[in-house]
Amino acid sequence: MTPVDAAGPAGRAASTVRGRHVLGSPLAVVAILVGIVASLAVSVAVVAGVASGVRTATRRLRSATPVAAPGHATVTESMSILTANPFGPRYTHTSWTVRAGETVVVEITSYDDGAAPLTGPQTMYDAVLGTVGGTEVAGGKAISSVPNGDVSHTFTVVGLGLNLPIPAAPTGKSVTVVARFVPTRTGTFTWQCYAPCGSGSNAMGGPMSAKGWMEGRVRVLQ
Ligand SMILES: [Cu+2]
Repeated sequence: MTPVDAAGPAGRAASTVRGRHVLGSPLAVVAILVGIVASLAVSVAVVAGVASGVRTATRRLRSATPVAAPGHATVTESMSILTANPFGPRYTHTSWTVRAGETVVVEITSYDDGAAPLTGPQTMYDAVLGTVGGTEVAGGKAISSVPNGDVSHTFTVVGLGLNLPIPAAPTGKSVTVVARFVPTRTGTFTWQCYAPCGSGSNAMGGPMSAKGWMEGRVRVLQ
């Protein structure tokens, strides 16, 4: 009896242990499965979180582009030269503000198909000056000057050394001039058109003397 009794509790214990073990095995598997599912869920959440973070960062970058730090941004200033008024041509968007060190894309679309050749010392403004690469793209072609007889207007900022001659548009059409420049000085600079595109005997009346038609301001901030 004694050996049996002695073996009894031991056997029960063993059986219990085995039972626990047998019983514990599916629990362990379930626990492992739950663990795997949980860690997968965490991984998915982390990946989704990272992706969402990337998207947010990209959105921030895109929305920040127009006002990004100097030296890294590219901004576009679009102007038009309209002729749809009885008094002659005029520029739109005549005052703009940029930052020193950023690349400014100046895009000027002229609807003026009449030429106003430069005269006297202003004849030098038939050349493109102060742009990236020393050129402008006019009607899709990169050029470094406009034949003086074809000049219709200029966009000239003496204080920034920038000059864009605007050729006359094809009859009844428009021409777009695009150039890039990087302002390096801060301050408020006057730009003006040097082509005698106004009225009167010296062609300096009308649009040329109307404030804000053929002249304006470029503010360059730090
Ligand atoms: Cu003009």
